[in-house]
Amino acid sequence: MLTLYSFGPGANSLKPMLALYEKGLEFTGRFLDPAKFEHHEDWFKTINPRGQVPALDHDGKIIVESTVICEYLEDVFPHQNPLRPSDPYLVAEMRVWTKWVDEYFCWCVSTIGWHRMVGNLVKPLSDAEFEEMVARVPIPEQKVKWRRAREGFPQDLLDEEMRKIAVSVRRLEDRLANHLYLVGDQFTLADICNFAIANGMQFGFAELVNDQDTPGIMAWLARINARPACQEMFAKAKRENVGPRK
Ligand SMILES: N[C@@H](CCC(=O)N[C@@H](CS)C(=O)NCC(=O)O)C(=O)O
Repeated sequence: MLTLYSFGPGANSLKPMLALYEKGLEFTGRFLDPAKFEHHEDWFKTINPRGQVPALDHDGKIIVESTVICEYLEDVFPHQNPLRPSDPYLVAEMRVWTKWVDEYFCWCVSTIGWHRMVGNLVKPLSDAEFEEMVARVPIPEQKVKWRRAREGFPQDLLDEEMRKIAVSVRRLEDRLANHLYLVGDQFTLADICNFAIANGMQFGFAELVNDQDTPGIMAWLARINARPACQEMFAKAKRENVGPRK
């Protein structure tokens, strides 16, 4: 049995979720509500001590780290719509792309997302409520991020993250301007993991991702959004209830 703990089909949570849909695997989706800081509750920290989503429960075995979960699904269910190339050289290329998402692309986009949206979750809290919340956050660096979301991120950090986002967009466009997918001619985990972060940038970062400047990225986003598995994922997620653990 497979259970995916997530915030729904966006960012890191989207990676294993789309892999599950692409592979046609039956799973239970357990949505945590970030606005209620459910991921910092003790019951969830027994599942992922880092207090972060996504996490996968496979027959009682817990797997964390979004890209690792995707690779795990590929190892355990290799025959259902393979999302990893068979050529080891292309696998190496795929992993360069997924490593780059995890180490670079995801972080700059995430900081701007926290600056624009996450702050709204914590600004209404009293100082005491906020401190209580931060005390439950297990990762020291995330405590810093929650404080910055409340107090405001330093402008030089925001500028630097925007610079990195522009570099990331250019890197994706350089590849996608004349290729359908990131690796070889096959849809792989490289596409899923980058799509998880890039989808939505055509709205939130429209000055960088648009038909004129990045036609390759725009076509790739549309191509992935049109995939039946992706459409099913977004349609089902809309019907799911976000709420406390049942
Ligand atoms: N490296 C981890 C990062 C997970 C992560 O940053 N999760 C975010 C949601 S996309 C989260 O749980 N944020 C809430 C928090 O850190 O308090 C992965 O790829 O799974």
